[in-house]
Parts: sequence; C-alpha cells; structure tokens
Amino acid sequence: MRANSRGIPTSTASTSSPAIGGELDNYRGSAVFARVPAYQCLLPGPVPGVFHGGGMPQRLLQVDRIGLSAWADLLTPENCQNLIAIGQSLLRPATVTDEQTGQEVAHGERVSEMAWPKRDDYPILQSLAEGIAQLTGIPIDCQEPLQILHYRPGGEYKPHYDAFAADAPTLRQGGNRQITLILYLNAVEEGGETAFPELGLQVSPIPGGGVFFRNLNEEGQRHPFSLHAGLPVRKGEKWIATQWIRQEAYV
Ligand SMILES: O=C(O)CCC(=O)C(=O)O
Repeated sequence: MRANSRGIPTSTASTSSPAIGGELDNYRGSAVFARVPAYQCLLPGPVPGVFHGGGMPQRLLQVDRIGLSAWADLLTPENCQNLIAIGQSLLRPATVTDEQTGQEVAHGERVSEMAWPKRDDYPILQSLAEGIAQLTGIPIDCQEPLQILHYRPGGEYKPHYDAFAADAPTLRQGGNRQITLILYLNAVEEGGETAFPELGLQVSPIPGGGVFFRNLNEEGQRHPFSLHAGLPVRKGEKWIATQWIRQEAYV
C-alpha cells in the first residue's frame, strides 16, 4: 500500500472528474483521484491472526462505502512463496468468467497468466480458505476456487467489476460475488497497484498484505464504487491470489 512515513496508507486527490471507461492513463493520472472519498484511515491495530499460526495481521485502512479494508501481514513470506510455487506449476493465459455462459473466456482486458489450483490438492489452500472465512465471517462454502495471477511487465487488468449483472446465468452457481479479497504475494518493482477509480484510491502491493471489499450494494446489486483495476506492471513482476466469495454456497 502507499504509505506515509508513519506507515499509514495514503491516496492522491485532485479536483477534476475521472473518465470511467477511458484509456488507462486516465486512471493513472491525477484526474483519477478526483472524487475524494469519505474513507477513514485507521491506525494499525491487531486483529486475530488467522493465516499464520495466530500471528497478527494489521488492518491499515478502512473505506466504509464498499467495506474495503487493506491489511498487512496476512501471509508469511513462506506462505507467499508456496502460493507462487503452486501458481508457477499451473500457469496459463488468464481468462474471465463469461456472464452469460459461466465459461472461462480469454479477454483483452486481462493481460496476465493465471492458475486455478484445486483446494484439495494443497494443504495450504485449505488453511488459507479457513483463514479467509474467519477474516470475512463468511462460510468457506461460499468461496470460489482461489485464483493465482501472474503479471509480467506491461501486464494489467483494466477497470472492471467482479460482480455479475443481475440477470447473469452464472448467478445460479451461488449468487453473485459479494466479496473480493486480493492477496499480494511479492513486491512489484514499479506499478501494479490495485486502483479504485471511484474511491480515489490505489493500493500498492506489499508482500503478505491484501485488500478486500464488497462488490454489491445493500440491494444486492453491483456496487458502482467496486470498480477496480490492476494497473500495469512497469518493472518487475506481480503475483497475487484473488478470492471471490459468493452470496451462497458456490457450486
Ligand atoms: O491485479 C490486481 O491488483 C487486481 C486483480 C483483480 O482485479 C481481480 O483479480 O479481480
């Protein structure tokens, strides 16, 4: 996460409006950070550690509009290395879920490689799933399989919503994606932030940290403020693990 000298994440603000759906530079330029959010910075404080033997993840930031919180120390360096190794063994070009068919399809908006390991094949994925259930308070059954993503320089995921449209047939697989959790597995040399254009916020990857947020509003519809992007990696590579959590048991 971007952080000031006291380690508290910051965002950048300006006065003009962002052009949602425009070219990527519009998201990265100062105009992106126009609608200064009503978000609240919390001082880091301990919460029950769930991913590594009772350690103490730190909540660094809370944005109430979409229940976004950014965390440090969710994963140990060893956890991160293990997840990267799993990803390395299974990588293939990234796809997105087609709203109509529920099938995975290639999409120019997503320039990365991904792996979708089976939880049963890796004990770390089971304990991670349990930790995520504890962190979010949502039963494990609602979790889609964890997705491990790898971006090379130039790789990115353009602004998008994770929640599906209200009439998408894939909703039959457990309702909509109510929560997204993105875990950062390595330090990116330059770029690769997760941007929330509507909140005026960028979260910079720090290894072992993560960000989670709600994709739906109180009526269960796609929340406009959940729009987000993986900004281009300018130098180095980026590894993340994304967990989508449905409203009901995922089938
Ligand atoms: O790469 C990122 O930071 C964002 C990833 C993302 O948007 C997703 O997996 O849905």
